[in-house]
Amino acid sequence: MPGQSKTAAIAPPASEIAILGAGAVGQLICHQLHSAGLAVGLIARESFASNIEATHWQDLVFSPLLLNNTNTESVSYRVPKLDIESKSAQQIKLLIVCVKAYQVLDAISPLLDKLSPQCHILLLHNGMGPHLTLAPRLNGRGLSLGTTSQGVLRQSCWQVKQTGQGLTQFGHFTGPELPQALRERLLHAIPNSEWVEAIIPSLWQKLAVNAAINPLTALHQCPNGTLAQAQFSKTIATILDELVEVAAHDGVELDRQRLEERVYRVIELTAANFSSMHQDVAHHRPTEIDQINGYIGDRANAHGLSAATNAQMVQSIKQLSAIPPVQ
Ligand code: KPL
Repeated sequence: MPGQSKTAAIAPPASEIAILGAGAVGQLICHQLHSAGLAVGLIARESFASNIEATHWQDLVFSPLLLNNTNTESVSYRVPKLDIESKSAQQIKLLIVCVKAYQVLDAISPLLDKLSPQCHILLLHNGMGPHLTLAPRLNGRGLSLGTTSQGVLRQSCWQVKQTGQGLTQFGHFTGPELPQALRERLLHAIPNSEWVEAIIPSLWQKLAVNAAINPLTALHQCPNGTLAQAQFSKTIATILDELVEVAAHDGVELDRQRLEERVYRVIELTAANFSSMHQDVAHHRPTEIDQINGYIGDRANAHGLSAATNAQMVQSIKQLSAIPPVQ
């Protein structure tokens, strides 16, 4: 809360829920859980550094969404920064992984033998794929998956601004299920969230949105709204045709028409926004292309299908990412 005094020297209480990855989504979820009164802590990159002096707490600033001109004052609050080497790591019952899709395995692997065998893992990222590699490495721990359409912008290192409301869905994937009480606390804390029976179809639907919007906005260096122009409709349609066919071979039946409507609804609702892949390419950061269009290509290969337009997206984004920045 604003005006709280510094308490860096005092060790924080044990956290029941930990968030791995303090990017925009990680900070947003952290804010939502913390303001619902849950014992949440952050595992940020610096937690691994040997010098963790005075880093027991982190001040986060959150700017809520502007709704009907209601009060939108930023709130500042303090959450524990978790030391994964300490005994308190054993108390974590739920680890919510909010790093980028391509970071998931490297980020979780060093933590696994520090967490209790009962700690449940929840992945929340764009794209698909890491769950398949991670599941057999969890030594019997439960794994759930999630997807969120909440809009959030990182304004500075520890400051995020919510830019859009949106549905958040979670569901069980493998191993023991997330205990009911914890599940209820999570759903209560995150606005417009639900637990679904089958999470994989929800992930495919979000994958479709990202597969259609992200690479095209990065390649054409445009905001999402530009994709409403007729020149993009054929490529978007082919990306979706391929995805629907591959998903069907993976046992997931998607409604092609509704999927396309959803893509164009997101294009309209986020018209002024720059997609995450556009921003990653613009800032010369790695992209999630392998876990978005690349995942469609991988699953197509596994079924002996062709997903040529998605493969083309992967190739074009990789070529674009390989261009060195102008000095
Ligand atoms: O999730 C997104 C992203 O940018 O990664 C969309 C939905 C495309 C919004 O920009």
